[in-house]
Amino acid sequence: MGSAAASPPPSRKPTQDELKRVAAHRAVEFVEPGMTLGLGTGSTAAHALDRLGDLLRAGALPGVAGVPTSHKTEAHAARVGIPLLPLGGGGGLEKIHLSIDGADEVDPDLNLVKGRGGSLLREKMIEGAGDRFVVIVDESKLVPRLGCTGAVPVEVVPFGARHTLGLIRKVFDGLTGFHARLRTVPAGANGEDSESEAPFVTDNSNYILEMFFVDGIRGDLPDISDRLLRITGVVEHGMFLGMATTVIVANKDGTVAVIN
Ligand code: ABF
Repeated sequence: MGSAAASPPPSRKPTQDELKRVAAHRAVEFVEPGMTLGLGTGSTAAHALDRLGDLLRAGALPGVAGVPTSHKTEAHAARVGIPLLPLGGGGGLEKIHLSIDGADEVDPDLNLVKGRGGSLLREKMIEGAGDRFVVIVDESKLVPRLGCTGAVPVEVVPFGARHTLGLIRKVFDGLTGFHARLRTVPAGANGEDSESEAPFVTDNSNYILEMFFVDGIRGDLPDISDRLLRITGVVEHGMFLGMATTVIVANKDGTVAVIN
């Protein structure tokens, strides 16, 4: 199970997608026969799904099954032949040995921003429930502070979402440059017959609020996490603090760092 097949020709710099694939293939080397896996969402995790599918079809990973973190991943895993465990009807998450997923940002303490793809709730449930959580990124995802490169998402119940947005703004009252908004999608993207933008709807039928910080979050992350989670209407946020057990970083110079 090497990652040689994933390497670009030595004559040119790897593309970002090639780096994602390198990190993903390296993570799949941790998978052993019989494991139950948390299957991540996003373009990096998609490479891991493809690799797992190849190995399963080759008979190299008997007994491996997965728990998908999104509907999209569920469809992808089914397509490449990864057996899936049913979680509907209250099925348990207690037997996950290893989860593999991408991230939007990784800070020096291996805290993460995740969920810009909209799947943060199931990702946090599944990846938090397993024995090991391997994060796969290209080096562009490494940041000095969370919130440096874009939105920190918060999943909220649709009822009163604008009110919840106001309560989130209050948590950061007076913080220079902070702003927050409801994530929307272009007209028709949810399949509805509308001419105006509509709220983005998660797999759990919730909305996403997006928080933006100038130069990232400088405060006490666990405290900020607690304050957000205490807001009635907030379901979960996209800061994954202390959850990653391993981060695999594919660098542009061709090296791969495995950080534990
Ligand atoms: C998921 O995919 C998310 O938590 C994160 O938002 C995103 C990373 O995207 P990509 O791998 O496409 O860069 O893991």
